[in-house]
Amino acid sequence: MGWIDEFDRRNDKDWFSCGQCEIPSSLREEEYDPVDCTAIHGLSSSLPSGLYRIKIPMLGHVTAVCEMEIDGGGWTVISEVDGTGVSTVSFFNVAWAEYKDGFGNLTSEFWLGNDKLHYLLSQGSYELRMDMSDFSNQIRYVKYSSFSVGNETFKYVVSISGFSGNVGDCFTSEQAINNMKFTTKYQDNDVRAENCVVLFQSRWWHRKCLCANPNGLYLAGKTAVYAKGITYGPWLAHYYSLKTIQLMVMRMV
Ligand SMILES: [Ca+2]
Repeated sequence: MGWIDEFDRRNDKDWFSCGQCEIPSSLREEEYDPVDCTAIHGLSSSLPSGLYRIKIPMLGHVTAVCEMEIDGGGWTVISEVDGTGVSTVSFFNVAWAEYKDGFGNLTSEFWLGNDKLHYLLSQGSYELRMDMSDFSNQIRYVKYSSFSVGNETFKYVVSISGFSGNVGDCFTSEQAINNMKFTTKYQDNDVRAENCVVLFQSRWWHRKCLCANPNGLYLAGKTAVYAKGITYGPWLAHYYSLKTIQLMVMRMV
């Protein structure tokens, strides 16, 4: 059982972190089960970002981080690195089983989990957005109009297309990850002879190997280490490890 499941259990009776805001009556009714943050945002566009309970196929109730401000709001956050959990959350020395179940702390840094991601995305047509910042607090984002992830039998194969954003594309151009399976240290599913995870320390959908390293080491800015940090090639290249990175999904249909 991952940390996120533990978090769910502890917060089962108090899952709605609304603070002082007005809770829509439909969300107070226990029988109502929003399928994602897009559904919650649809109830009231004034709901704040925070933790909400959603219900996804096969897995049941899951606590989700909802981003309700960026790009219109209604985003379900699937991964967050902001530097606050560096001492306790490791994205790199983590095995297939942890990536499957999810790990980390929803209020600081986490990976939602590949099973949750698969079943969440199976509910409709989703887009993906990735936001990044550096230590000068510059920000960039990329967005993909279509994003889905297969189940564990298919090694969480990713389908991604439809790039837009204010920095160059990594995931559908150079080293395109479309149709790639998830790779960890002992599950080498990339198409390079070596394992990209061993070479670049990042459990991810690798081709051979990378243009971006969202799950890389937290090396905090300029580094002499090539492409092992949280790098994004088309922006600050591979000797700069970003300050924050966040991936989130929104249901379109
Ligand atoms: Ca390989």
